[in-house]
Amino acid sequence: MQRSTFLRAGGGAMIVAALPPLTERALGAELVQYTLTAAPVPFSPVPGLNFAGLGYNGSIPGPLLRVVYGQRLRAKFVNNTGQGSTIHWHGMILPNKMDGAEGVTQPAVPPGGSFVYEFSPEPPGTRWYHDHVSDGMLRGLFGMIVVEDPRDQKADAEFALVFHDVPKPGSARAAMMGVSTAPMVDPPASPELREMAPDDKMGDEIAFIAHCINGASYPNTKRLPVKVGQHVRLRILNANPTQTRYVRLAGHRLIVTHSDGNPLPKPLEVDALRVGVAERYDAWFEVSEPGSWLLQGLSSDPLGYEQAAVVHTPGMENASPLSSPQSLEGVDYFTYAKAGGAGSAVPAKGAKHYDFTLGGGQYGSSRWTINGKTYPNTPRIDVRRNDLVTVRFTNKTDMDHPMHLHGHVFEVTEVDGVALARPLPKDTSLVRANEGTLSWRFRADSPPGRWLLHCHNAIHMMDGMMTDVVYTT
Ligand SMILES: [Cu+2]
Repeated sequence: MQRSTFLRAGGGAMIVAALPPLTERALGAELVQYTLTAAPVPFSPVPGLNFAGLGYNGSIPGPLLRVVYGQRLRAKFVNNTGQGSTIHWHGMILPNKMDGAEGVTQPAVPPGGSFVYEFSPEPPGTRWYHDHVSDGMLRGLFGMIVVEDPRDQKADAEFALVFHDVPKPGSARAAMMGVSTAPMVDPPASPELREMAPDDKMGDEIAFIAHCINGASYPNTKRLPVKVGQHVRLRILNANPTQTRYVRLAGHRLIVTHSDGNPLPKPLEVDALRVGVAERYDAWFEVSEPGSWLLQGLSSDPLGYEQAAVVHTPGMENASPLSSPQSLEGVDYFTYAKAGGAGSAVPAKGAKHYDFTLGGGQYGSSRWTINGKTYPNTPRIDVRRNDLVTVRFTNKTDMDHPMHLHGHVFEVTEVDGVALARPLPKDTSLVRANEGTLSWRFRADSPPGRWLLHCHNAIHMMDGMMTDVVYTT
């Protein structure tokens, strides 16, 4: 894997702060066992806010799970939520019956029931797990799982950060009906706001009443201690159900090395990350001087300041941290085009090709469509083992769509008509609004079965923007 000079300069002992090191015994074990018990969790990230959440093992987000690539995972899921639930292992290639897609790979685990998920987690990288039945994910049933890659450059410090938000009760239901009154709160100068016509009436936004990192809101978020000279790795997940997040660390550039846990063909240095719903990015920075800096999720929401955490060197715990404006004006943020570079299209000889037009989402409508249809009437992708498949999305709506494929890593080969010189390995990719296009290429070499392909915006998914890839032989 290619690394920049900056990263090669790193190394030294791994000082893990937010990520507790596995014990020697666990590292030596072939099997890692966890129990995940989902149950109601009263969640109060800010004083006076009492959200009736659901969480794994009593917390939102659920516990950070860690395995070393090559170890087997056995996760016993106990469902005490009072409603049906499953666990989907997002970004994993695993036996189909372990995928946790309710109604497709297994029935919902009933209230009081349990289910054992067991598989060898792959590929290595920053992945996550979440409910795949109803509103469980909206209420807090999600967490990060890191499959450590022994080939990775060792970080001096490493932080696993789940960016998540608390929905206003009832607002998801209004959004599903297309009659939500919640405004868009993307940061000023963001493409999301620029893509909206001034007279556009949005009906599909969820309103959020608190913004969090790892279960807390600023100033109560956990501090992230670093030391001068360290090379620090951030693993960042956007667990928001509907909104893209821009993430910035004041006073620093970030070197992005992995998208959705997969090594980028070439690391990219940026001011800020652009993290679509369900996407993950691994980004590194170097601590070159003593200080205190805010790591922020940017937003035009008046409560947006809550999604921040202080990164500081020793003795700077109580210094006023350097912060970034909430605007994207003049900010060099991550895009697929920058990471992949412009190239010429490589013909995918013998590929089965699909054109998917993303549509729907009229005000007052509860239909989000693929080729004019809602799931399960959408066109499905039938594959035989080892088929090469290409999919081209064209987005006719005025919202971006984070399209996700279960059980595979695809390559993004084209964005808005420009072929990428270095295709990006991902499991979720944003298709730009208003005639944006994006192409995937993947090999049907995962375990046989039915693998969902859907928009990861929870509202769009529940309103029908979904299909599946079916192995016929
Ligand atoms: Cu969507």
